Amino acid sequence: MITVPTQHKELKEWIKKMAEMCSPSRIVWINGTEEEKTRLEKEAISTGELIELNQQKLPGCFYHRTAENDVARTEHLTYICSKKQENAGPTNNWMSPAVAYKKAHGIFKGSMKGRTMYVIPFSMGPVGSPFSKIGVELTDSIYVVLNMRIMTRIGTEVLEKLGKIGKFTKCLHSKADLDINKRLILHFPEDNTIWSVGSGYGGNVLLGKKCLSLRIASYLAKKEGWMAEHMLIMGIEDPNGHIEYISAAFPSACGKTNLAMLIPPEGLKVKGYRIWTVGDDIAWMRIDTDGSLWAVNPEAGLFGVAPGTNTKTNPNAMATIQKNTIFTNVLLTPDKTVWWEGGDDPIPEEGIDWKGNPWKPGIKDKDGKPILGAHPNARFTAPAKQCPSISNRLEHHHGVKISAIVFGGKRTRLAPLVYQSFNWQHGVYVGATMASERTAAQVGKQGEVRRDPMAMLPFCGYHMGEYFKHLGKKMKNPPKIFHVNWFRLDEQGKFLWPGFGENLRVLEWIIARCNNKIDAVETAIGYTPKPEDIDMTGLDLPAENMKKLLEIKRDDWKEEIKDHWDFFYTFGTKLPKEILEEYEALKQRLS
Ligand code: OXD
Ligand code: MN
Repeated sequence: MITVPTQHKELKEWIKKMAEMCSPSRIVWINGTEEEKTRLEKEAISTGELIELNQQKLPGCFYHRTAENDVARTEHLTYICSKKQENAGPTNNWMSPAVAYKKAHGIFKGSMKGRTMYVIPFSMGPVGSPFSKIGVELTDSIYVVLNMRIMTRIGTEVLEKLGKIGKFTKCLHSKADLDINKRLILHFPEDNTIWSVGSGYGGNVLLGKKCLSLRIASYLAKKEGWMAEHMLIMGIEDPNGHIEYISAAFPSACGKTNLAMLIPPEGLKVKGYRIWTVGDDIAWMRIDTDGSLWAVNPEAGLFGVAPGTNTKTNPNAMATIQKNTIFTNVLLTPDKTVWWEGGDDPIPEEGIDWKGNPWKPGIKDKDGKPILGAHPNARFTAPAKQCPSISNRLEHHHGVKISAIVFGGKRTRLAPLVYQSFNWQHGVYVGATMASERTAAQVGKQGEVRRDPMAMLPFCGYHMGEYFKHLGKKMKNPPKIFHVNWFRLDEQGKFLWPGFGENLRVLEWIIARCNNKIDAVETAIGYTPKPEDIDMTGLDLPAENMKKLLEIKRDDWKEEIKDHWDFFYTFGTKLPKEILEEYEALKQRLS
């Protein structure tokens, strides 16, 4: 007899039904204690699901490998299952709820035979905050339990908060046979339900993250009058101790985590700036009684990309992951530490690669291509509170007041280093036309522009046309909206801007604009800085670079807006008229 630690009737009935379908041999309720954590770690080590890392060098750290075909979010197997297809919109895959439940039922049926079903009550946002949401994830993976423990707040405290009748998102996950042909990531916004089967990769299975906090939350946010955004949140403390908070949306792999944890560059250090990290991936925002936009980070951990992370690109992330971290798909060294391409440590003489094969530097596959030690999407999962720059506002239920929203993308020619939108409505247009170019690291045609409005393309749980309308809502004291581009190239293909910590120089301009402290140049696309208003102390950058970085080439922009038009065309009649107005106004300004 297991004791059921809740009197929530709906919850108990749902678990019973799901257990009947999945047939686990036992059900274990997760309480969130240290004792439970140690027990699960031991069990996962005994089955090989986790490898214990060198506890002298990496205390509390573990290693995990996913299946070879299960290393990233599978967008083509991710569906929004709203009753009406038009409510999923043209940018989502859609399946009718009836078909989706039936199809997935066939895969979930008996999938947990001989396995344990863990019940994880979790809270996105501090437990008990009026802005938090509760979910319950059922999973047959200890890896998921231990990751959810880092990424969210879990256990008895959450269950108590849920009480007998509290609302919760029903999250069901089974690894099943990790077969890509039987993998589905299904969202049922109208049922507040997520079903994920056939995967063990974080983005597909840590259901509090992308699935709940973005896809389901964006739907709830529209219904309830708030916003769920794919944005970092950071505070910039000036020398007087005043902190200004900004949020920023970039497409995946454009450096959100790095910006959120920025270290002021040498030249600006004398000014005494300090950066505070509130979140690196997700922001839940609402208009408060003061007419301003306030944001909380619903997560409690960081699920970051390891390759390329080092003490130059992100010293704070490196400090964060020295303990209590789960590493996934990196290279395992002989002394049970971890290594990845673009990290700090010299290449080890040998190791076991992310696929579990013996690895040596320089080894090639049968086609002569170098074999990587770590998968390019290898990850670390670490408690956010271990980050040296973490803000104490992470635990504050009210969150932080946002002064600026920053959009960005990788544009090698088009977008200037920074510009400010004319107003909120124009800013929504700037976000809606966000895009990134493919780089050599991605499959596909190089230079091809991919639209990713507000970096939400894979994460909006409903029709994106409706989403633009929702964001268009007016508020009394809206944040100012900006666009940045750290990736502009010169004629030789070299980056014009050094990026990383130096980006603070651009943030400084953004904050000065928010406080109406400086003028700007009015251009066809928005306000750009006067070159002398970007503080270049200690940065040795040729003057002509700044000119090139801020240049707006009308012909390129005229080409660009043709693409805006083609993109917007796909939204049909759901495209808000305000977006069309902004398109026409931009076209006019460019002519
Ligand atoms: C992420 C992503 O993992 O956006 O955060 O892909
Ligand atoms: Mn993300």
